[in-house]
Amino acid sequence: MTDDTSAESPHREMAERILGGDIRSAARLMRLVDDEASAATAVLDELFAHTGDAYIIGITGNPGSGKSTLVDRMIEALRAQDLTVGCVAIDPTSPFSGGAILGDRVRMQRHALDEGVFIRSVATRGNLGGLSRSTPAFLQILDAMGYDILVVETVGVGQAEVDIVRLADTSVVLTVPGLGDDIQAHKAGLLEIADLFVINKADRDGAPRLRRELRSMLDIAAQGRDEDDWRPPVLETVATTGEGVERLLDEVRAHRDWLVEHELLRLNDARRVEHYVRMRAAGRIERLLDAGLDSERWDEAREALSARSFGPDHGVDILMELVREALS
Ligand SMILES: Nc1nc2c(ncn2[C@@H]2O[C@H](COP(=O)(O)OP(=O)(O)OP(=O)(O)O)[C@@H](O)[C@H]2O)c(=O)[nH]1
Ligand SMILES: [Mg+2]
Repeated sequence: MTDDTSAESPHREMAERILGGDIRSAARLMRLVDDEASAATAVLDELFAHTGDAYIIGITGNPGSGKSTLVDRMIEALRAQDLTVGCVAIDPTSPFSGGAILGDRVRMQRHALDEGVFIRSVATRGNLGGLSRSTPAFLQILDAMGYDILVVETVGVGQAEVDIVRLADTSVVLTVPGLGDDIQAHKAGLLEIADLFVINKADRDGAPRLRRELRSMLDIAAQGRDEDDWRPPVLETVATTGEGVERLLDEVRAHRDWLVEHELLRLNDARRVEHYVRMRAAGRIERLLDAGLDSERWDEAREALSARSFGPDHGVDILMELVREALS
């Protein structure tokens, strides 16, 4: 038994099983990612060469706007086209009001026995930093498993979540009628990231008005842009009945065709990979900083700082010096 292979093979074995579509191994790796276990990165690196093929759809919108219900319908329609679907549903609600996760499970339960569907809910307990770390890894795992379409569901509130949606190939922004004026600013911010607007709960009053509002905001935003630019369509759905879902998927396909035509699909992938590397680099730097703060030299610096013997910027210099030493 040589040390080298025995150290590597558990990672490789796990990777092989995941590449073979083993759902239990994938779920185990996701737990390792959640725990930020170092074993996870070794397996993820094994998987990396097998990623880059899935098409990623991001869905964002206010809490309760019907994202999960819509995703469930999308899964149903995609499966009817013989496409396999991996889904990551991010739920940033606190553990005290954790009904939504259960809701997701119940809603999407009917796909649980379908081998062509993998659904993973992520409870973040408000920890969006953690969320932005694990979601790209989850997407890579599902991508390596060979799912054709990946769907990320996230409440459009924080920057970390917006980033995730921005990293999708097609970003869908959900709105619903009757939320009042306070969402105007919110909508303006979402204009930037939306490739498709969906007015869900179109069975409610106010859908035509919201549609007109969004259209005019989009028209203003489109002024001065290229003829050739993608113009986000505004669609209406009733997720509870599935109305409008086929049309939504048609528009996702149209957007995909546009990306292909403009050679942007590769660029999206390159940006995702870069984002992923940056995130891992940030993790590594944080660990270096923590190690620096855990040193004897820093014990002295901490005392000196607390006595106001020098300023915080000099403290930074010392910490950087410790990081440099650790790197050399
Ligand atoms: N009337 C109507 N109700 C809907 C529609 N779509 C979803 N709902 C209902 O809206 C509620 C919230 O739906 P979810 O799919 O859980 O919404 P969500 O955006 O995933 O919610 P969070 O993940 O908690 O932010 C549920 O009771 C759905 O049945 C729709 O098109 N019309
Ligand atoms: Mg949901």
